[in-house]
Amino acid sequence: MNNIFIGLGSNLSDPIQQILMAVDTLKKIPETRVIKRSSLYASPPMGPQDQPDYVNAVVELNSELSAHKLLDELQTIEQKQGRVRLRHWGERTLDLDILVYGEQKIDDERLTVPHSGIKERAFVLYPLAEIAPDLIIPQFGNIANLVQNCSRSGLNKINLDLI
Ligand code: A4P
Ligand code: MG
Repeated sequence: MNNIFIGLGSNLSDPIQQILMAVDTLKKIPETRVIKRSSLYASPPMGPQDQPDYVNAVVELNSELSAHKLLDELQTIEQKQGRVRLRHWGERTLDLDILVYGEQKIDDERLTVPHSGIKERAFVLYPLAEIAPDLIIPQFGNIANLVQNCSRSGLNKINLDLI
């Protein structure tokens, strides 16, 4: 059984609902269980600034699937939620990234794990630290140190009770 963390992001077509729907769909992946979901966070866009703010979250999974099989499942969910590739770092209805896959280090044409952007991205580090405060990320180290070295850069927790 592998302990896995998935980053979710959306900034089109009702992003909060996109994220909540994606978490429900993650529960249906074979040989996989959703263990935890972080709060949802609003964050200004990284990359092109002429796009809406994002909603981001992180989910912990346990799965028997290989990383590549899991990526197939994630990409199917992205497609079902109407993902269209417009531009690099551009707007999207749903982005699902494998952030951490157990102790594994993967670097091939389809996958880089741990995800290469983790260290600079407040919208990944803060939700990850919320659900896994003791996590040690292969190659990058202790989550608490990573958070300390990354400013929140406009990241705000969303209170779902007010929506
Ligand atoms: N791929 C490689 N490693 C992985 C991995 N660990 N998990 C490959 C998932 N996929 C991985 O992905 C392109 C390819 O990456 C996939 O086919 C897979 O084989 P994509 O999501 O279609 O690519 P992209 O949008 O061109 O680029 P990239 O670098 O993946 O974008 P990111 O890193 O996903 O960033 N601002 C805020 N505030 N919040 C966000 O969530 N997201 C992005 C997109 C930009 N700005 C953002 C946010
Ligand atoms: Mg992606």
